[in-house]
Amino acid sequence: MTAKIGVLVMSYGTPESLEGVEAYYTHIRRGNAPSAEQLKELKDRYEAIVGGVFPLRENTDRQVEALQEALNSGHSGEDVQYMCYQGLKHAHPFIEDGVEAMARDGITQAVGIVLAPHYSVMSVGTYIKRAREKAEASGVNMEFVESYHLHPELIDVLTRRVSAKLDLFEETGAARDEVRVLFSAHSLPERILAMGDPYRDQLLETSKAIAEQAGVTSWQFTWQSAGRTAEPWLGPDILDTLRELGEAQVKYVLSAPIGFVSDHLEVLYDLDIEAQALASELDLRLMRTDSLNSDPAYMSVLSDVVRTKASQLKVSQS
Ligand code: FEC
Repeated sequence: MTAKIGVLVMSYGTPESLEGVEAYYTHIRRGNAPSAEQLKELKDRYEAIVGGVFPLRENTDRQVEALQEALNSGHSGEDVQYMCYQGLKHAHPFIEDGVEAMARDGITQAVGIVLAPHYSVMSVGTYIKRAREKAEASGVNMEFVESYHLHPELIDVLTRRVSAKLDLFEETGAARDEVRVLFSAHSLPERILAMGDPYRDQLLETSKAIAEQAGVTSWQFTWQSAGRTAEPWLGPDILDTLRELGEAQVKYVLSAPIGFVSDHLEVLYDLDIEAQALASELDLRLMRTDSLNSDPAYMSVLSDVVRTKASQLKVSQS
């Protein structure tokens, strides 16, 4: 008898087409439609990125598929079949659709995980809240992975990403200790700090662990991609940090966006286009670490934390 465990794999979501950008943006803005100017500006950013207009969709599809494969292979002694469902925050299939699909397939026990390693009540917390509410209404018992920012295999794979680019700097004439490593993540409104939110500390812990393992002494953490709202967001922003580094005569910079796991707009536009353009203006040489996407090492991190959570479920054999 094999027990079935559902895995709700949650990710940010991206539009399916340029026509879908308005509805997507309106969803992000909690039902408030963007102005024509804001909409045009976002569409222009999507059109500018390399690797397809909406690469996040394909990347998330691959991650979900690869995770299901990783979960169902190579663990003898476990009489469990894992079934992965996608649940997106701002696009179809929404988080609620994923839970509904599980319930329709007769799944009563499930684990939820977000494709983002660091917890904030304003990021992972909102995914979990929506999934939990739908699961309760649908009769699915769910446990959630909240964060995995110090998982040893995650630190290993991110350290390898940083070292690979430091090697490349070295091959092209820069000494490793001349390169400033800039770890970054999506900014959030400053008010999360007053709420005792763990987001910033978790990001600093990941950065420190990678720097130690990679033997990097010249590093700092900076924010990126802050929202365009009136309230203050966590800073400094990467663009200001680059300006400061330019003034301090730093010549080589490695960007390591550890808060993201996929190639998408915030990496391919905000870093590869916007930050890169500023770096050239400032005469800085800027490289970026490769995204994890569906790297088997990342799939191994996810499957390990999902299995650990699944062991807390009361799974009946069917
Ligand atoms: O490639 C793509 O299509 C999607 C790229 C994308 C990712 C992403 C991740 C995070 N966000 C987080 C927080 C916020 C908050 C607001 C906000 C706004 C946007 C907008 C776009 C967008 N985000 Fe995003 N985010 C991505 C894309 N994000 C587009 C709207 C235009 C703009 O501001 O640029 C502000 C909402 C508001 O107006 O109130 C807050 C966080 C993450 C990382 C964790 C996660 O993946 O969930 C946190 C990818």
